[in-house]
Amino acid sequence: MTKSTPRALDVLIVGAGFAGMYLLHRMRQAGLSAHVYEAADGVGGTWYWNRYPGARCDVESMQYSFGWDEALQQEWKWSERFAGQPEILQYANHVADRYDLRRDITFETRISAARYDEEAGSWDVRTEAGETITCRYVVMATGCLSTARIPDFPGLADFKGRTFHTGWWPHHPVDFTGRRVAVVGTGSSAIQSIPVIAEQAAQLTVFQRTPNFSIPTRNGPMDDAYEGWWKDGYARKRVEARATRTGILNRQSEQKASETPLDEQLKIYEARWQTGGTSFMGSFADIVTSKAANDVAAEFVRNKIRGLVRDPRVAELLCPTNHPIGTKRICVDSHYYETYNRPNVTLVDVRNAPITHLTESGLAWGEGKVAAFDDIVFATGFDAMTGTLTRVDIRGRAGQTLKDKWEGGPQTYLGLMTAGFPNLFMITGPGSPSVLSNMMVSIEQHVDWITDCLVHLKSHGMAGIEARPDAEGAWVAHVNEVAHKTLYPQANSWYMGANIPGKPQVFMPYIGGVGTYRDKCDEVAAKGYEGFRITGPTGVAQAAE
Ligand code: N01
Repeated sequence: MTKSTPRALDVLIVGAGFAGMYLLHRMRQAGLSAHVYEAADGVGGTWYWNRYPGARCDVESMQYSFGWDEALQQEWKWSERFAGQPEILQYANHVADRYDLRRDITFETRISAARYDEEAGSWDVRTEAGETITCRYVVMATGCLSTARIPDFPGLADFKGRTFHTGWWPHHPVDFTGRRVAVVGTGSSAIQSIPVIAEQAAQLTVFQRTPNFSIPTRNGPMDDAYEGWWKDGYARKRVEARATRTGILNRQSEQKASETPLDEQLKIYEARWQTGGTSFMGSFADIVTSKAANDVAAEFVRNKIRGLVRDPRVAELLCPTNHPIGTKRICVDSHYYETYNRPNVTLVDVRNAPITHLTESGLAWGEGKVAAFDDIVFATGFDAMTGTLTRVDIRGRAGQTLKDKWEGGPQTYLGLMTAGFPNLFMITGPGSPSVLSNMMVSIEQHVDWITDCLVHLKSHGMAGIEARPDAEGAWVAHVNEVAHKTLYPQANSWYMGANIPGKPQVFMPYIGGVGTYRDKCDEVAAKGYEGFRITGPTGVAQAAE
C-alpha cells in the first residue's frame, strides 16, 4: 500500500449513518482530529439506502432518535408514531446540518482496505479510488445490514425487465402502475413494501420461501399528548430506556407466560396486538426462552392470520410453522395479510419448489413453472453483521485478515474490538446487543464508550488498545451460552448467518440485554479497561494487563 496522501488523522470513521455522525460530533468535543468516509452521496446510512415503498422504522419515533442533546430532542417534531424512511432521512440531514458535520465527511468514497502498521502503531486506510490515509484509530460505523444481497440465480443478467433490491432502491420514484411485478422474499422489507406495491401494480406475485410473523404497526399521526408525555422529562426517560433489555421503554413485561393462566395470556396478547408494533414480543418475559410460552404466542398470531386472509389455503401458507415466533426478526406491517385478499395479488410457495433461474421475461421455479414479469423486486436481505466488515480488506497484526480470523464466525470482545487488530473499533458489532435492540440506544452507548476510552488513552499518554485473546474467548463463549438458553438458535435466521450460503452458523448479537451489557462495558472501563491491552506510543504494554 503506498501512501499517496500526507493526510494524517487521529480517528478515521467509516460510515456517515447515525453512528458515524454522532462519533464525529463526540470526537470534535474530545479534541481529536476525525474524519468520516462515506460511500453514499449523503448521510443517513441504512435510511439513505433503503428507500423502498413502505420503508418505516419498527421502533417508535420518540425513542428512535438521538437522546444526547436536550435541545435537539425537544425541538424536533415527528409527524407519525412510527416514522417513515423519508422523515428519518430528513432527521439525519437535520443532525448533519445542526452540528455542522458535513465539513468533516467525504462522500462518494468507499473504504476498500485498512492495514495495521505494527512499527508505527497506526493504520493505513485506502479508499477505492486509491487514496491512503494514515490514522491512529479506525472506527467501523458501517451498520449491521449494509451489504444487500441478491441470491446468485442463474440467468439474472438475462432478464430484460427492471430489477430492484429493497436495500438499493433508486432515488427517483418507481412507478409500478399497470405492471406485472414479482417480489422475492417475505422478510421485513417485503412485508412493508408488498401492500404499497400491490396498490399500484396490475399484478403482484409474491414468492415466499419462509412465512414470517408480522404484527400490525397501527401507525398514525403523532398524538400531541403522547409527544408531550415524552418530552416532559425526556432525559430521564432516555436514562430509563438505556437500562432496559431492548433499549425501548415500556416494552418489556417481566411477567412470565408460564406463570399466567391461558385466558389471561390471550387477553394480554390481544391488548398488545391492538396496541401494535414489536412490543407484542415484550408481552411476557419468557416468550423466547420457553417453547410452551412461545407456542401460545405463535398460535395467537396464526389465528389472527387465519382471520385476516379470506382464502383458507393462502392463510395456511402465510402461517409460519418452522420457527418459534421472534426467533427470526419479528416483522411489523400496515395491512400486509389483508393484501392477499386483493384480486391482483398471488402468493407462490417456493419452499419445496425453489426458484431455479431467471429467464429473459420472468422467473422459473419448481419443475418447469415459469411466469412473465415486467419488474422483479428482490427483498432478499443482507449479509448481516459481518458481511460489510469482512468485505473491506482489513489486515491486523502479522498481516492477518479479519476475514480469515472470522472464518468460523465473528470473534470480538464486547462487540467493540477483535484481538490482533489494535485500535480498530466496531460500532454495534457482533457480540453486542446491536440488532436485538433500539439501534439508536446501542449506537450512543458504543460511541460514548469509545470516546471515553480514547480520552482515557490520551490523558494517560497512551496510544494503543487491543482486545486480549483470553478476554475475547471468554466473551464469545458467554455470548454463545446466553444465546443457547433461548429459542433463537432454532431458526434459520440472518442472526445466525443462515441466509448466506457457506456462512458459519453462529448466533451473532448478544442477547443478554442492553442494560446488562452497558453495565458490563462500564465495569470493564472502570477497572482500567479490563481485558484490553493498553500500550504507549511505542507499542509497549503499560497497563491493564
Ligand atoms: O431481509 P430478510 P429484509 N428464494 O433476510 C427470502 C431490518 N429491517 O430486508 O427466510 C426465495 O429478513 C428469505 O427467505 P428465507 C430488520 O432487522 C427493518 O426483509 O431465507 N426467497 C426472506 O423471506 C430485518 O430483519 C425494518 O427462507 C429467498 C427474504 O428473502 C432486516 O432488516 C424494515 C431467497 C429476506 O428477508 C432484513 O430484512 C426492513 C431465495 N433464493 C428491514 N433468498 C424495520 O425497521 C432469500 N429469500 C421495520
